[in-house]
Amino acid sequence: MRVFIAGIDGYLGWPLAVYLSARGHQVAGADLLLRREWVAEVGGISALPIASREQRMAAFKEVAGVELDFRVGDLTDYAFVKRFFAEFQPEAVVHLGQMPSAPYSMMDRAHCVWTQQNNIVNNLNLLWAIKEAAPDAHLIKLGTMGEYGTPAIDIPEGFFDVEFRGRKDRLPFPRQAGSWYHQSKVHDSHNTHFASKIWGIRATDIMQGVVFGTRIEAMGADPRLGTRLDFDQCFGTAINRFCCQAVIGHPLTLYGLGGQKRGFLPLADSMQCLGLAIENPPGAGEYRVFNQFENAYSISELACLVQEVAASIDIAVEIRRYDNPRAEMEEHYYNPDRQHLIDLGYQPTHDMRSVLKAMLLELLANKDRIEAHADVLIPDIRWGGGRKRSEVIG
Ligand code: USQ
Repeated sequence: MRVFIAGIDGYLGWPLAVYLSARGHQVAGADLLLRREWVAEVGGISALPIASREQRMAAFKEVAGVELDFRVGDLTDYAFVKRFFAEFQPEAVVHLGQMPSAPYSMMDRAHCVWTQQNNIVNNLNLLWAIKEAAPDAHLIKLGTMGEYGTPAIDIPEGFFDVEFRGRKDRLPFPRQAGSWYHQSKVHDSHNTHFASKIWGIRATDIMQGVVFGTRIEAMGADPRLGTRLDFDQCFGTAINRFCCQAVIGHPLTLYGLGGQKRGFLPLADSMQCLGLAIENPPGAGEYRVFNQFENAYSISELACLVQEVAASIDIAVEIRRYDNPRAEMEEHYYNPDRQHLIDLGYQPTHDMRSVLKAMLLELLANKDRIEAHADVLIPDIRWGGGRKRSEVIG
């Protein structure tokens, strides 16, 4: 299948190119290489060294034996996107090309507005380019479990049955996001659903949990095929940050009580799920929603898990509570469904402990890079506005 990856240079985009190519798909993609700039802007660096675009393309040719059509371009530039689609004629379009950080979007007005403009406009451009240049293509759009927020009831996969004043309907489940970034994803979901309805676009909206890990089998031993791993307060997620903190002897930074719950998924299984969605497209005009995660944990359970796995390789880890820079519930109910991918044949291949262990060992070999940028480990971006470094509270 011809698969276009928007955001092919990113944490997920690059491994997906490697994964799909190994499965025999023809891959092309675009990226403005902004992730590299954002991470530098907030003082961070990828904990694992990553290859340049040119090195990645050369490795792809040597390993997969094919020229990868990886263009540097802006997805908010419609002429660029439409031209690419007209030439490549994608059968599937995977949209991973967005600004993915909640704290980055909460920094100030400029970052909030830029995030929403970039994410909403580029998603609209992909929808229009499918309509005008590749109408049969299937859009696999990366949404997030965070779109649902934390309601006190179970979370279905996108839609639920409602009875109100004696009448019944099947309606989109409410979205109550917790950051300007997550809000941008809510708007994208609504726009994608609408485009599917009016133009007959086939779409899969993936509500993905937090992905962790660094390796997939198809990367083999070639370091140029590896992906990035961030640990700064914006682009490092709690789980990846905890692993980086563990290997340099920095206490794990638990915000507040750590009672927030999330669904987690190893990188290799995220690739498997995206592959299943691509290889099993919905019918024309169908908009379907997949909740994509494996295990749900609270952040404090997660910190204990990292501590336990680190102890198994003789790394002693301390957990500390910091005042929470975010506005979020200390504790909440969390019970999302995750049946659609299982129905398509999804089977977890990696258990969390073994992935954490492999990640810790890989990071240990790169601890100098983390130590040199340890300043970015303490958060200072406040949901209420302004900057103030969090302090230890327990
Ligand atoms: N947290 C800590 N300590 C840290 C970092 C975070 O306790 O050092 C807490 C946060 O307060 C929050 C939770 O951990 O309650 C998760 O934060 P996170 O930064 O790991 O993840 P989040 O902001 O939810 O966003 C991440 C990705 C985003 C994706 C989302 C999936 O950055 O792109 O959409 O995970 S989900 O969380 O399911 O919405």
